Amino acid sequence: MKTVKKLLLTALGTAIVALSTGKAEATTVTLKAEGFDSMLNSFFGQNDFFELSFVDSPDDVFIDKFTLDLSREPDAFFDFGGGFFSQGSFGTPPQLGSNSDISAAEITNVSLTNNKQTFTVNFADAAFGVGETLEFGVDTDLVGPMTGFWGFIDPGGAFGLADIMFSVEL
Ligand SMILES: [Ca+2]
Ligand SMILES: [Ca+2]
Ligand SMILES: [Ca+2]
Repeated sequence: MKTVKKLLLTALGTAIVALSTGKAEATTVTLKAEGFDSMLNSFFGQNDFFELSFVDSPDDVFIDKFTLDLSREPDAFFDFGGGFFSQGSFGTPPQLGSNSDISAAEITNVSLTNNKQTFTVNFADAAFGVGETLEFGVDTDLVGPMTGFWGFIDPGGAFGLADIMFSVEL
């Protein structure tokens, strides 16, 4: 089961959306992007810029796979690392937040494809259930209207402005 939904802007600095899936119209998954920039958030050891929450489902199902896709924005990309003071600077690789319900051992694969625009996380069987949240940081650059030097800062709200997509497979 796969559903794709736009990440909508609901408040300054925060993008959050509820995603409802097929069989389970009552299945709700949310993704929140909140903060000044995921890189800065990770720099301070928080790694909670992104929060993927499995809120509710009538069925005993689990999230098998999560994808965050920046391709609606031609210049945006995930920055796992890079040099200083350039676009692509101050990169941070994917890192788990300390309050994540999902452990590193429950993540079976992380990949970056499509010109660094598609970030995919796969989970172990029955690892990501209702009531659990994956909290993580991974740097992005040039999401939203900022260009040039300041394009390395992507506030949470930029993900809503840019119509960034996310999807899950149950
Ligand atoms: Ca960067
Ligand atoms: Ca942009
Ligand atoms: Ca950034």
